[in-house]
Amino acid sequence: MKIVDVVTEVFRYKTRVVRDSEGHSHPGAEHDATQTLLRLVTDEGIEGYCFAAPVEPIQRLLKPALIGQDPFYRERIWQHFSEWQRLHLTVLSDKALAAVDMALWDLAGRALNQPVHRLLGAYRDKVKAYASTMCGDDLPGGLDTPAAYGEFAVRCKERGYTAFKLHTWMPPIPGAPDPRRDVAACRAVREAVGAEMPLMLDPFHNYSRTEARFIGRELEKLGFHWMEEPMDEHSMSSYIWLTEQLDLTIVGPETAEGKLKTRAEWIVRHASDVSRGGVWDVGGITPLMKVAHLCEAFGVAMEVHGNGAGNLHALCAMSIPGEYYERGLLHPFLDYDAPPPWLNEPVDPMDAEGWVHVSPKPGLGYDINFDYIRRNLV
Ligand code: LLH
Ligand code: MG
Repeated sequence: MKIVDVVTEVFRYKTRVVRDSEGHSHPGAEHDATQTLLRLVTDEGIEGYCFAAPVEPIQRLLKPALIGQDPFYRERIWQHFSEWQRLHLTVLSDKALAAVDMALWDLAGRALNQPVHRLLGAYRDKVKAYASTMCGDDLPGGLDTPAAYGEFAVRCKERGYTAFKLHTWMPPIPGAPDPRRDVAACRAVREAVGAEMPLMLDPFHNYSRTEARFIGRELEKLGFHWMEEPMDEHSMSSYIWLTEQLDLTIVGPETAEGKLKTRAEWIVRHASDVSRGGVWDVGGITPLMKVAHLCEAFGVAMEVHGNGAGNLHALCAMSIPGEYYERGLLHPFLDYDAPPPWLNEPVDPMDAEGWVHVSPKPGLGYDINFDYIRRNLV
């Protein structure tokens, strides 16, 4: 089998999610946005798909290198592209690698009539989710006060979530960042949901060491399950310092570049208690499984960052690493359970007990509404 074309289809859809100047998402007025479907086309008529693919690096750099390749040589393709990044990281991002790698896994699954988690070596078919909120805002009735987080956590618990993670206020929201306000929101959530529910915090990502330690000590009193990324992850020394001082579980790195090699350094330097990575952070399913196995070798747990089919299939092929699927980002004004218009069903349906079920369909399990995409092509 050979790849004969690499197509990126950009299409329009309506959304009520807006991004602030720092890139955090919030609810807003309905407007047009674009989404991208990456299609890897083979000479045998089988295709592999991935959404949210960055068009420019794929068309300009990766397409010429993919044409003529056997799509089952995922490891060779990934290693080649990863080496290419050395002098080209600004134009060839881990997101571009991730999109191609996921489309290759999807293609293999469709060719072999198996879902990706079974190709990887399945461990389970469902994972517990935690509700992961959007960052705090100043929208009345939204996530604008500590009490609002408490009320939303109760709603999520009633929906079936068995764990809840706050993303609190970050610039440019007025008054942010504020460690005391973050702790107040965590306290309001603990009081609202009771003592048993596992709770996590992902606050402003550039607190100082002492601010992060203050928050961590307060979370210990509130019985929190973990805290992630309270400081710039490029400062591994700060995370070693913080992890030494707290009993609270520190999870990371999430956004630091360097894929599995950064995760390995954090493990041997004791910079966190639990490692972290998602398909979009480390460059696909292929490297994410390497991170999972690295963690397994050290007896370190690993939490998967972000939602989506790729992360869910990887989670269903990991054993001890990966306690939860991150379902979100959620907000009281938005309905996460409704599938986006380009899919006929959600990739991560959650039942009333809080289990997210992986699709048994071939590949990544996307049930794509191709008519919708065709009608809305840009
Ligand atoms: O800063 C944000 O908007 C969130 O932290 C976001 O990056 C989210 O993906 C995250 O960190 N989840 O754990
Ligand atoms: Mg995070």
